[in-house]
Amino acid sequence: MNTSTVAIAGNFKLEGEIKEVRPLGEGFINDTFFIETKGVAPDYILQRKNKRIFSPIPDMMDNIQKVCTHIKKKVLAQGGDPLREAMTIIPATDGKLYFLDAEEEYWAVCRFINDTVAYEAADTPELAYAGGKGIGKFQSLVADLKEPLTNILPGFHDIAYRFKQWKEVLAKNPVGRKKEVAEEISWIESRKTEMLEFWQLVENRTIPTRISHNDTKINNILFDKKGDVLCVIDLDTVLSSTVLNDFGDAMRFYTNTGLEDDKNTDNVSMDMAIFKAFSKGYLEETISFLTPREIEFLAFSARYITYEQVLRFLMDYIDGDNYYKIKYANHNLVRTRAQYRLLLSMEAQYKEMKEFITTYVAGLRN
Ligand code: GN1
Ligand code: MG
Repeated sequence: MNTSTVAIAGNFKLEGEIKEVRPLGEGFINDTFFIETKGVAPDYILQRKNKRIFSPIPDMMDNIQKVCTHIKKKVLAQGGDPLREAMTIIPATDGKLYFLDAEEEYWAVCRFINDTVAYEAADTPELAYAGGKGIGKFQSLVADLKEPLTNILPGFHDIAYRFKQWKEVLAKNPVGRKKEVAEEISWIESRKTEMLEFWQLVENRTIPTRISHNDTKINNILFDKKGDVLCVIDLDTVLSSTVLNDFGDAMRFYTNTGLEDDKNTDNVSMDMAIFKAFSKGYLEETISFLTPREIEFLAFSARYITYEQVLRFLMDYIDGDNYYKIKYANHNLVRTRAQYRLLLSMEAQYKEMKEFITTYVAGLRN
């Protein structure tokens, strides 16, 4: 047993006695551990939060707490179980929502929700439909949360901000990789204008600002054993931005027939059946509050977020791999190429994506 994580866990208000603390999952950003307790006490999730990315962490934890408290109230009012249908943050023994260790690293704990199922991929339209409902429901639960959230990730899905970083990284070219990725750079440059035009609509509030999750991979949703969505987790990136980020990022993740880092890009394409199924579930939950402009740009948001991910992986590769954890030397380049293949597939199917949304929305409204 890893004594240091056990000692860290000891600084939180846990019920029961710790049996074991073991590493969990494969996040690119935080380090995650499972705290197993003895007997009937709940188990917990312990995370070292990445302060180089989320800053400041105490504000991030406040954001998460605001969202969780709001969702719990609503779940309770609807007769649900707030301990299962919302995340529960466990404070440290001093009452703070985090523990700062001797190396100035931040740790946080939440309650583990048992008897749930998490998926690594949306293999069937049924699952994608349920996932769409889950994200839609999350957005509708927080749609009336009026308390402001602190922006702990400035410029996260803001492509104008990303282009500033991009320019700096290209100018610096710190590890000399620029010359080997001339083609990949041209993928970014050739699409700049349309991406900036879209973000301009967010900036000037043509597309409204709302609370969004910003990391809507399917493994951030817990399903119950019947296959229904129980709870959306991993709230580190909750921000006031556009809900289109969530739709777009989900489509980037759910519809991919290959892996995010597939070495064989022929495996990668956008699965239209998954796109349609997710969109149905999502729209059924959100139609009551989405504006016509948001609906108009849903299909585009899939291209936008996928493009942004190509840019972020490529930028990190050129920068010498400082942001994403990598497993081998050119991992970020492999990711870049695989995500670009997905982008091409979305571009090829864009017309059908748009038409589907329009038709489905018209049907829901009738
Ligand atoms: C990161 O750590 P993880 O896997 O939840 C990243 C997302 C990317 C994703 C790519 C804060 O999320 O934005 O889309 O990797 N999170 C942050 O898989 O940068
Ligand atoms: Mg995450």
